[in-house]
Amino acid sequence: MTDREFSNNVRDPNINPGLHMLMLYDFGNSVCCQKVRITLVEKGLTWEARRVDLFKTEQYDPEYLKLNPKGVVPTLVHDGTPVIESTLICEYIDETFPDPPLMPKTAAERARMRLWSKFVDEGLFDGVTELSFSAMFRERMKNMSPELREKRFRNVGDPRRTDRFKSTYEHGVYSPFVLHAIAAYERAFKLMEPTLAERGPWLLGAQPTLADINMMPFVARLAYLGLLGAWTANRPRINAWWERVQEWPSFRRGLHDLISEVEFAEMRAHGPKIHADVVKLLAGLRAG
Ligand SMILES: N[C@@H](CCC(=O)N[C@@H](CS)C(=O)NCC(=O)O)C(=O)O
Repeated sequence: MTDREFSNNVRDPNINPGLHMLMLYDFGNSVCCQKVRITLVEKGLTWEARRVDLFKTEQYDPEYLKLNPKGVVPTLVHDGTPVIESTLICEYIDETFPDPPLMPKTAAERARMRLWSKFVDEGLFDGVTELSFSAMFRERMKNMSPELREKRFRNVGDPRRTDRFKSTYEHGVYSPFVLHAIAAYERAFKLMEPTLAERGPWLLGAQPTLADINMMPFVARLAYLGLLGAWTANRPRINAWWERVQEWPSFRRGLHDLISEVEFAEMRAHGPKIHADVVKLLAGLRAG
């Protein structure tokens, strides 16, 4: 956990005005960390990264639990103060470092923006975990020692998550939680397509906001697993948004460029294995 992935210029006043010390506890291909990194990059901030290896259960290290009692990443520590929950961290960054603004000026528009963070926090986050797990991490867990696997299942203080993990580990794509995941994506995409038609090119209009940043890692993961088309075959605006996202420098630097070739290869190899089942389950859901 104390590994320093990179540490550069965090106290250079030209980079972090006001000598802010930012430390991000994160883990490579974690969607919640990706949201925060994109936000930091868009703000032109640099930070010190501390790696918390989830596969070595470093998130349960007592020292880390003092910062983040939920035992999850990310945690941002700003001048000694820990901030947890990626949605809250992104808003915190925007309020603390206002340029360029990533939240709209009016309360009504901010409420619209937060609708997208709610999609993420009330379905897509669990959803992306289930889909990634059933396609990919399940394979990895099969190769773990039984002791490490049990430790991984224990999941500090949240038996609900343990049940989800175990169900998906045992039943793969036929876990009921994977169906919940497919439904959560369908609900979000069903609103995203007309929203982009009405307001595009970004979710709230001309400029990207935290609404877009919130959605980016969740769409990216589906795309990298080769599953996005299952939902977007007839949703051209979401596909155009995804094309635009991939060209956006902060997405590239905060997400794409930090995924290793091994991780890309793993997603490419495992995602397609569940594609046919996902299509079938989604068709069943749409048919009611
Ligand atoms: N709602 C939290 C969720 C954080 C979360 O669950 N992060 C995952 C990685 S994306 C994690 O740390 N999992 C720990 C584990 O799998 O034990 C947030 O948005 O920050």
